[in-house]
Amino acid sequence: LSRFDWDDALRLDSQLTEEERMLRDAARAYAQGKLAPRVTAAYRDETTDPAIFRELGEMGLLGVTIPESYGGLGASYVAYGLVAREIERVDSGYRSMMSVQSSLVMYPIYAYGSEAQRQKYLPGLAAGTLIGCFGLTEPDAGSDPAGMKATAKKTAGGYVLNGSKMWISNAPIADVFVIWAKSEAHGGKIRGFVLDKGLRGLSAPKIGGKLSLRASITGEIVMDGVEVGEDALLPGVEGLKGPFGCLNRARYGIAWGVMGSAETCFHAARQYGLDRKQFNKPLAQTQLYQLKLANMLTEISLGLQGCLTVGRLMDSANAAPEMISLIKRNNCGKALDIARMARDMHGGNGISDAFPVMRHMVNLETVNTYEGTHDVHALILGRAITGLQAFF
Ligand code: TGC
Ligand code: FAD
Repeated sequence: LSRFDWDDALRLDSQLTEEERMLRDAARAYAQGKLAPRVTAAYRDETTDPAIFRELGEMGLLGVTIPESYGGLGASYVAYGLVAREIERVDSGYRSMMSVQSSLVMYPIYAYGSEAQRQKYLPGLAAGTLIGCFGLTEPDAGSDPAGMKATAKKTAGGYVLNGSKMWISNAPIADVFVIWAKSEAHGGKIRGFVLDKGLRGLSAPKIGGKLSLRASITGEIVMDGVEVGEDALLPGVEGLKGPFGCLNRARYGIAWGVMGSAETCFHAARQYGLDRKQFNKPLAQTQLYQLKLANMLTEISLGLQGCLTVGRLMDSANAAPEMISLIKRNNCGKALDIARMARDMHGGNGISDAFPVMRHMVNLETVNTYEGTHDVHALILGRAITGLQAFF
């Protein structure tokens, strides 16, 4: 038997290809070298630096799974997950910026777009010179996106869009808006549209006062009679399976990402327990502290193996959406438990932004909610287990 490595308990590293390890290491070097030094101030001041998109683009970290001919890397879903994990080790908000751009903007344009739309948008989005956002949620339609009110009405040369979207990552700084609306011309079915910043009637005010994900800007999208040409319609999909096809990819990336966040909290708690003495011995030498560390390591190790399994199934076109619900739900819930535990293990210092744990903890409240809440994913699994849908 070989030696145990607490930092890679089930030898994830040995299960990766050389290419996956290289991309992981490049993402880690960028995230630790360039993102980590600025996250505390960004979080405290609630500022989002748009230059991060260009930096991610230069590193090849946007649209990792999109073919190289459109500016992507043409890499595996496992590689994409590893990138999400490295970025989210620093902050869930930075991973959010990356995954919206990659899975929710580049993916639908690649998968459902015309060749002209692909050529127009994908290279700029891959380079980070264009910033994208994804508008599905509305003030009165969150877990139930089928209840959306946004409409697209046919005009002589295209469509006119009306409605509002809520809680949209990147929206206030976005150049490209992927919007989902009910189209009268298509029997009221949900269709995707790609809108450019600056269109008359299109605005994206920032949502202020967020106590979570403060390094990632969030906004509304208001569409007040926005006129677009026929070329704004994503021709390749109709119905909710359009946005859900994108969400499958983003939710999968989140399952990896939150393990990065949990690892940061675990590492911080371990180090804190080794450094801090009470009752004349390190906290880490108490049974309770070790039990908590053992529980954290167990959940992280199993969570990562689940991600790798689903990633390999995605790469071989054998994954089902319910598998993604399973790992998104479990890993978000477990990461949130780990962050809360790590915050507690830091005592009073745990509430200070000199330590990363409380920032990760409050970020994970968002991540547990967006892209399908913890309970909505339980209902997706419940439907698959019983054959009975319990949403309504
Ligand atoms: P339902 O009847 O289940 O399905 C309607 C149609 O969609 C198809 N479908 C899927 N297709 C592909 N992948 C999936 N995962 C799919 N799930 C469903 C389905 O086959 C059907 O197709 P068709 O052809 O028969 O019409 O729809 P429902 O209305 O009953 O939905 C139920 C429910 C609760 C599962 C669903 O609405 C849901 O998942 N709600 C959660 C909403 C959500 O996740 N919103 C995310 C917004 S975006 C976001 O949060 C980005 S944050 C990103 C960041 O900052 O990182
Ligand atoms: P609701 O749907 O109102 O849910 C409230 C509570 O009720 C939850 O606990 C939920 O689990 C529960 N619930 C709902 N339905 C049921 C049911 N049938 N049975 C039992 N319990 C139920 N959306 C986008 O489109 N694009 C984005 O880029 C985006 N970014 C976001 C960024 C942030 C910071 C946040 C906070 C959200 C973002 N969202 C985005 C929106 C996000 O996807 C929604 O907030 C999420 O889907 C939940 O919807 P809701 O907030 O309306 O909550």
